[in-house]
Amino acid sequence: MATVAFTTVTIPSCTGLKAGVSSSKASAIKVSATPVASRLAVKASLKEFGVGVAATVASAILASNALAVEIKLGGDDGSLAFVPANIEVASGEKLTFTNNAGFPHNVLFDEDEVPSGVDVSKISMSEENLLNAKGEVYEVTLVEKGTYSFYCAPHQGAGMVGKVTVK
Ligand SMILES: [Cu+2]
Repeated sequence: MATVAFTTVTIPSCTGLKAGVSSSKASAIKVSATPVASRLAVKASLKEFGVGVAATVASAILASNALAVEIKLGGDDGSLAFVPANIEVASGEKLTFTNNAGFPHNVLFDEDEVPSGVDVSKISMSEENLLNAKGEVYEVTLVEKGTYSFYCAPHQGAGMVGKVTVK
């Protein structure tokens, strides 16, 4: 009885010990794994946060660009041109034409090259109105989607023309 009891007690206790060791190892791994995992999770969330911040900054830059696109009237080299001459904007984005060099300039939209239904007199300067001093601005916001051609009346013949696509 006692022997049987000893044997039956020993084997399971051995197995129990092994099981206990391996389970304590397993639990030790689990214990150390948990903080690592949570640290990784924190790192990951920080990374995501960092990406989120970067994305926010990028969209803020885009948004500030979106608020006003500046076009120089006359290149820095004195060229009679809109700089840039080809612009792409979002609907409702403001265009700021800034008198830069080679003035006087103005900004007139071509009635034959604007989206249908757009009244060019509402988006153009008057033909007699000229920007005569550096830094003077003409601002216009286009809403209707499509392609608009514009020109400077005094310098149209010299090639001072431009195009804006509203998307
Ligand atoms: Cu001009």
